[in-house]
Amino acid sequence: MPIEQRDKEVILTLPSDESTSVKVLLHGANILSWTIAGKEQLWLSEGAVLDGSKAVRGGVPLVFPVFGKASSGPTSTLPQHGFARLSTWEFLGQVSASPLTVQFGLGPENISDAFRKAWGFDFTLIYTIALGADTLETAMRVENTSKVNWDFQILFHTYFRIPDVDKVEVNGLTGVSVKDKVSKSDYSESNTTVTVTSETDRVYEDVNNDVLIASAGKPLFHIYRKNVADVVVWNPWVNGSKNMGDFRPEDGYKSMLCVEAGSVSKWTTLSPGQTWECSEKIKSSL
Ligand code: TA6
Repeated sequence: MPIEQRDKEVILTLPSDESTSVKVLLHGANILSWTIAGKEQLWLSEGAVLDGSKAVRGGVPLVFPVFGKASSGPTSTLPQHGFARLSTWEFLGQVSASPLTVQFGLGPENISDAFRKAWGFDFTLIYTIALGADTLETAMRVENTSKVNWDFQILFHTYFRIPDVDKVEVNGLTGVSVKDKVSKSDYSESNTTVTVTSETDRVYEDVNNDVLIASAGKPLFHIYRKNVADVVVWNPWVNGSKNMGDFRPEDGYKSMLCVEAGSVSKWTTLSPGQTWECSEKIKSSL
C-alpha cells in the first residue's frame, strides 16, 4: 500500500520496492525514517520522545517561524526553533503517484493557544514530501493569510545518518561566510572540505553550490536546494550529546550529522496574501 495512514503517522512505501519508504509523524510533520532498499538514511535518537510532548530528536524536524531563540520581536516569546515542530499537522492526502507525493498542512487552528497568543498572525503552511527510488524531496509553501505583514525564518533540520563522524566531509561550502556559534566568530570558510572534529554549530550564509556529504571521499548525500540559501552544520559532540536528555546513545554523535537547509541568516517578510516557497531534494548514495 503506497500510502498508509495510521493514528499518529503516515507511511509512504514505494510501489516498486516495499523496502523503500518514509515514515512521517503528525506531531511536527517530522519525518522519522527514510529507508532505501531497507537501509536507514536518517538518524533518530533512541531517546527521541514521540508522544507529542516535545520536539523529536532526529529525522527531519521543521523549524518555523524562528530559527533558534529570538531576543526581541514578535517571535521572541516562542520556544527555540518555533512551533512547527511542536504542533500536530493535518494530513492532506496523496497528491501524486509518481513520484509518490503527500501533503501536510498547518494553520492557526492547529497550534496551541499559547503559541497563538505568542505569535497571533494568520498563516498557512503546506508541506509536501515526495519519495523517489533514491531521493527524498521536501517543499514548503508559506502563505500570509492575515491582514498585516509578518516575518519568518524556516529550516529543514535534517539529521543524516553517517558511517563515521571522523571520516565525514561536507563539500560545497568553500569561501562561504560562516557564523560560528561555538567559536562565537564570523569568518569565511577556507577549507575545501569541511570536517567535524569537535562540537560544530555553524550557519553558512548564502551557499550557492550544491552541498555534498561524503565519507572518506565516498559520496553519501547530494543536497539540492531552492530558495533556502543557508546551510547549518551541527554536531553536538561529546558534551553536547551528554547534555541532551533525549540524545541516545550518548556516542550517537559519531553516526549523525545535521546538515540543514534553511533561510535563517535573515528574516523574510510576507505581505497579506503573499506566498513563499522553498524545497530541498536529497539524493542518496549511502
Ligand atoms: O540547528 C543547529 C541548532 O540550532 C544548534 O544550535 C542546536 O541547538 C540544535 O539546533 C538543536 O536544537 P534543539 O532545540 O533541537 O535542541
